[in-house]
Amino acid sequence: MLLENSLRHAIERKEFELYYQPQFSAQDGAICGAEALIRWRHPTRGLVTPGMFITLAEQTGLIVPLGAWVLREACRQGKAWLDRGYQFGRIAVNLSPRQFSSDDLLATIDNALDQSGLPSAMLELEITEGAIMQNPQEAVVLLQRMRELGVTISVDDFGTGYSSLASLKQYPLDTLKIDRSFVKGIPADADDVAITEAIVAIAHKLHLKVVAEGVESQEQHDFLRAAGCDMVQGYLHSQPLTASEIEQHWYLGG
Ligand code: G
Ligand code: G
Ligand code: MN
Ligand code: NA
Repeated sequence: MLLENSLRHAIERKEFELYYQPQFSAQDGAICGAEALIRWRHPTRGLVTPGMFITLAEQTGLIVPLGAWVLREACRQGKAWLDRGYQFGRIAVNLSPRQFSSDDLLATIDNALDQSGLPSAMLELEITEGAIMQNPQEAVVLLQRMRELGVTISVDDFGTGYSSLASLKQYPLDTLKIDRSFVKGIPADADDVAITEAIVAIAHKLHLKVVAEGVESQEQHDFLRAAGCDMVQGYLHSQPLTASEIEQHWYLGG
């Protein structure tokens, strides 16, 4: 209850902040995107990670205004980087299942793009298989509408849900993000290796790109690169960083 009340006021009190975790081309190492990850700078609890409050925000519906703030802020930051000449590819924003089923999602995305001036092709929206499977038929239409706005769509935590690989082709998707639970076992676990190779193969057949998330070791990276993964994201390459840290990173890295 206490947390719920302070969550309710945290937006107006400007206590949220976005961190950004860069994504790199597995083949040549170039930066090709950054995933926005919310953090709550709580006045007494310190930095609160989303694991502590996203579920509560989902349950209370606060995720809808909070998610709208994330979209606005990520688009604003993306446009500011673009104007300063940073080549960062796309900004990826997570959408929770509740946001995905909210009536004003399209208007919220459209407004965030409009207000910021960020080109829509530079915004990527991450949804989970679960959000799609809540209402598979409506999801097709909604994803098509999102695509018409010009944004790209990735499926987060891929492989952990119940969507069959075959059902994927009816959705207008751009990217699959292999869940880090599979990446974790690479290259020692034969099942994780097989699952990863299967995801890459089917994704490429369907003309989708593949991101491996949670890449923590050079062995994982080398395997994923050889397996044909397009992009990598994880602690090996970079933790989620504040906007100013990531600027420093780009400045140093060229
Ligand atoms: O950043 P961290 O690894 O602690 O994130 C934990 C979880 O919170 C992840 O599942 C991530 O997708 C989710 N998350 C982070 N930022 C956002 C956000 O802005 N919106 C939503 N809906 N989920 C987020
Ligand atoms: O569910 P989603 O993929 O959006 O979750 C992203 C979360 O994963 C972020 O909270 C981020 O902090 C975390 N994360 C990013 N890279 C790594 C990694 O290499 N290892 C682990 N364990 N977590 C990571
Ligand atoms: Mn994500
Ligand atoms: Na994920």
